[in-house]
Amino acid sequence: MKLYYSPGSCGLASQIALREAGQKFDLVAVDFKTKTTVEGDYLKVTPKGFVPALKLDDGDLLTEGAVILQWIADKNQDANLLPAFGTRERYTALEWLNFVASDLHKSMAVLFSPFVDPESKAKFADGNLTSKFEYIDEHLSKNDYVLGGRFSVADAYLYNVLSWPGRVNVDISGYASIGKFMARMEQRPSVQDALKAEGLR
Ligand SMILES: N[C@@H](CCC(=O)N[C@@H](CS)C(=O)NCC(=O)O)C(=O)O
Repeated sequence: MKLYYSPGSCGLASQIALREAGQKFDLVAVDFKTKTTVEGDYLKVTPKGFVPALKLDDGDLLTEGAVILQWIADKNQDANLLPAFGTRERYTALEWLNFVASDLHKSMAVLFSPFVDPESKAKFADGNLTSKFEYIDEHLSKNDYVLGGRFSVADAYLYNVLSWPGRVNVDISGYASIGKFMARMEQRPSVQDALKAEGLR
């Protein structure tokens, strides 16, 4: 199995999940500017040109981070990375995965865009992101993890995206519960090993 990634980008969550599941995998770095890897043209791997992408041992390719996370959880049920099929808790986890993917991740992506000027980025962060950080901080003030007391792949994705604000000059240090969540996540060997593998520690 091969995980296509770029250091610090949204493939980190998939890597954390693979490590939590005890899966063996290789990492292949993608250069966003040239859309190449050591193997050659990344657009031949996926015409979307995005990471993460997970190449399975049979050659099949999975894309879309939130879906890759569900696949890892479902294929490694002993690792308990998502609640059981059909339970209400499962849908709470999926709500969070969708919220992180469609609202948080894609809003944060605006701040990395070369097509948006710095002033608009600052306004956007204030107007769009503040309420999301408040919502997450309030939730984490009552829950150690997204689902309460237990870790799930939703935490991996939330941690991944919440590690970005400092890189785009958005200060989230005032959100104490987010800060505690980030520190709690960084106690996990899967997170430490994933950060190390991406050259981030
Ligand atoms: N819909 C995709 C989006 C993934 C995505 O936005 N990936 C970014 C990195 S976080 C990317 O590959 N960007 C490539 C580029 O900007 O050239 C998903 O949820 O997995």
